[in-house]
Amino acid sequence: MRKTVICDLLGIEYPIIQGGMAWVSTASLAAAVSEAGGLGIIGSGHNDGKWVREQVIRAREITAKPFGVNVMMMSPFVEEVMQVILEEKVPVITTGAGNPAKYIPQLKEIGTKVIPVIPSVALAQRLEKAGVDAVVAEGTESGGHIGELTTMALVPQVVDAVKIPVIAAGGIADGRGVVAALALGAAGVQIGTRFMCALECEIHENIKQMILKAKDRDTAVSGRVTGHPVRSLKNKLTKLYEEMERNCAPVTEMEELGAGKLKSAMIDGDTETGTVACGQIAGLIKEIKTAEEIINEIITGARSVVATLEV
Ligand code: TUI
Repeated sequence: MRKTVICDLLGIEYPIIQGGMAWVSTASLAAAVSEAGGLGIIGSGHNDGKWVREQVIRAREITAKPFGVNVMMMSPFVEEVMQVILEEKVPVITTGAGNPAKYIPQLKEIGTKVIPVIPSVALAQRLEKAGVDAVVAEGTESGGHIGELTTMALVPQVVDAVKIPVIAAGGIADGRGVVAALALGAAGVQIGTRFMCALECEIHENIKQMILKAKDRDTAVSGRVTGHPVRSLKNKLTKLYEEMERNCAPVTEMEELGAGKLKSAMIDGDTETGTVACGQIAGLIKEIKTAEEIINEIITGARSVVATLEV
């Protein structure tokens, strides 16, 4: 597969970035993805600076290849996580759920590449002006905290609105998705859900099995009324949310209900009352494979799709 500007920017073989998923993307997964030629990302989520430093050190013990850290901008630990990134000279960061503009000058000073995840054209343009190196345009098909636009609609509009490289995310799990993203003008892809079923992913086995069993319509979006909609697999918790939304329950009550639920799913394996965050593409995932096998399969798949596209 031909290298894209993203490969040169990040020093990687394939233009595949692994989503920095909270409680999912630990050093084990990130290092395995980087070893296989993509860019692994440690998801800091709501964890503190100490946890992030430990994960960076662990990843460096497994791989000499570049990897990144995702900073969740709504976390109370953003400041100390950014400090660890600066001290450890992490080569790449992605950000989610907010605007990282105020940290860009410091990060650029040490050469860290900054790649925010954005759900709209306006935010992509604002962050381009602030000096980011690329953006991840993430469609609403994604898992976790999501925007409104689909990948199909968002990616080409962002591509036309900015000069920096655009990475497509949301609904991509195989070679077909990669080729589609490149056809929309993206220079690479960010893949999350597929890597949840990687052998090196340390989430609870219950969650991997739930994804393998998932069908096309098995995700739901909860919490639109709170302003922080989250996509996850349907279960008792999403039913409860639905009921609360129908009954116009107070927003604070809904926010309280969500607290800690991502961890109880991913770490404790609570498939019923935890938040099993994952994307709409879960229905496509049928097997647990190593990160290397997943990446090789995606690349081989993309090549065979391209071979059928000769016009
Ligand atoms: O961030 C994600 N996915 C996430 S974060 C997360 S943890 C969480 N838990 C409860 C509530 C909220 C988060 C679980 N999954 N993906 C990247 C992403 N970023 N999607 C959408 C956005 C986004 C939304 C608004 C980025 C920027 C933004 O800007 C608002 C502003 O400040 O202008």
